[in-house]
Amino acid sequence: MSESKNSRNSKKIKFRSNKERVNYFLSLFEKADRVLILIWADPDSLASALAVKRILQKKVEKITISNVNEISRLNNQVMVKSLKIPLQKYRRDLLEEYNKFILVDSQPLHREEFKDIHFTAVIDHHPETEGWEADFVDIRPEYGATATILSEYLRVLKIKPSVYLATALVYAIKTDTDNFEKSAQLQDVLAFQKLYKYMNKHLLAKIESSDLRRSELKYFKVALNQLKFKKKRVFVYVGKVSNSDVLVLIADFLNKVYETSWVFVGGEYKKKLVIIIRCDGYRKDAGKLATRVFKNLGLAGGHREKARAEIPFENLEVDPSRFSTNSLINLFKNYFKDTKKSS
Ligand SMILES: [Mn+2]
Repeated sequence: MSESKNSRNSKKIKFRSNKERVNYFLSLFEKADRVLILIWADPDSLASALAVKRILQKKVEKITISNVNEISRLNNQVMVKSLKIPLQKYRRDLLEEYNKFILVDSQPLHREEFKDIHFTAVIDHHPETEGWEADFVDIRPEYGATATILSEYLRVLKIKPSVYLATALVYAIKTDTDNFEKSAQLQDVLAFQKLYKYMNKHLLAKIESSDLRRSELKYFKVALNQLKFKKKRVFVYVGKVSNSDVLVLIADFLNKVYETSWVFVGGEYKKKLVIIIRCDGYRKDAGKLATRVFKNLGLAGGHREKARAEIPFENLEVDPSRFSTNSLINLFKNYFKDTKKSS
């Protein structure tokens, strides 16, 4: 697709500094280039793409950010809207309108859509994968967010981020590091600190607090009406939901109740039984529980405090319309009978 003069695998190039690295990145682009940034849209990829767009804006003829996935999470929709992130939904024929391609917060083999594109640059923080090449590769798995890498590029280039860009980058770093509770490095903290003075905290609060649509409040009502306690375990099946994020919110809410040690929230989404599990993780392991109970029925897994299972209803031999909170309790009957001590 793109004819690069430089066919070396840039993984072999050693840069002595960020400045050298960023200058090399810039040297790969020319005034006449039409650049497409591809993303699997989430806060980190959106913010990183916006930063790349800012960096290359006046150096190329055209630069567009294209999201491969549909953006369904409300916080992400609010982020795009309130930070005015220009997006073009991905279509295969879009590739013909551009001559250079950049991938951020992902790698070419991560998604079917990226596989046969020759990328000029790949910038990411996921563990490095093999079997692909790009002219410029900057992968730092030790970083909490790709947004941190791009914040360093901005600093090297002495670009002062706009309020929107700074807010996007801060939100990305906070999201990917779980508010610095998970996998955050010194670099993430430094980037956050440097960006903080440029961002708007009210805009950030607006994005962060937009978890729920008014139309989804009814599921909370159902949950509070139907929940059942079994000792310190709370179970509730809320029926068909318009998106599975609302189940996570209900589970997180019930997990705040002092008298609960385990939370199980189920719902029907796209013909699947989605179960969100929460516990405090103290001598408990939600991820292990989920894999043990559901490994033969569908997708299941998670961490000590949080887990999720997605089971096609056809694997359960139950009609979704007859599934209830009691059916949910029954799914765990054997597990809790065998491990009485773990309650
Ligand atoms: Mn990321």
